[in-house]
Amino acid sequence: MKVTSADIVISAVKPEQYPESDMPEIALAGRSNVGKSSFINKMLNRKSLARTSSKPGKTQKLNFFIINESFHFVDVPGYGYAKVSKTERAAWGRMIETYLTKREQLKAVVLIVDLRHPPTADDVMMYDFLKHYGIPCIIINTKADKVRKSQWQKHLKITKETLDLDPNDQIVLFSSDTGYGKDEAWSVLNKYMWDKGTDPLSQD
Ligand SMILES: Nc1nc2c(ncn2[C@@H]2O[C@H](COP(=O)(O)OP(=O)(O)OP(=O)(O)O)[C@@H](O)[C@H]2O)c(=O)[nH]1
Ligand SMILES: [Mg+2]
Repeated sequence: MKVTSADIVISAVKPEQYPESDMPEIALAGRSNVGKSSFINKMLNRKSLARTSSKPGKTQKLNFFIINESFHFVDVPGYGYAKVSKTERAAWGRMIETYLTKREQLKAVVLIVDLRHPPTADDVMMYDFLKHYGIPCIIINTKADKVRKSQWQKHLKITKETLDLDPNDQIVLFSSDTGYGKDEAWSVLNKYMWDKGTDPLSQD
């Protein structure tokens, strides 16, 4: 994918603020600090279009980005951040649930999980939520640069087993640090965005 333009459209908290368009949309979900915003930046070749931080809880709203004037990425606040109050967590839950279940042009959710550790209970809950609502899901196993290459397959297998991954769902090894997996990730995303089906054998 040649990225010719990428800009922020809006930071939204409620549906009235979502951009009005029927462009295909891909949302990023995952634990706080797992690397959702970094994934967006790497995919778009932008250093800091999506704001990142070494501290969890950086992304607080639904940040809509428009790419090549033709599709959206939506950066979603992460879950599992301990320092949030119950009230904030409930508001977060409603905001995400509304977005994920009501947004018609949402083509797939990219669920980012850390290759270094088995998926958390929250990761499993998010995956189950997506499956329950029939929302297509792509797993990005990120921070591969932090794991020795000889261990990659072992860790990948743990991710699949812990999530009880549907064999039809795609999983991509990735690193926002090195760009490893970027081409594969684009190829998977493109399949979902442009309604060419989820058959991995279908043509690009
Ligand atoms: N080594 C390495 N570090 C990464 C990678 N991806 C993200 N990071 C680092 O992890 C930290 C968190 O990254 P973010 O992209 O801000 O994470 P996020 O999921 O958007 O976090 P929230 O917005 O808080 O939910 C930053 O310090 C990043 O530099 C990766 O692939 N490899
Ligand atoms: Mg973020």
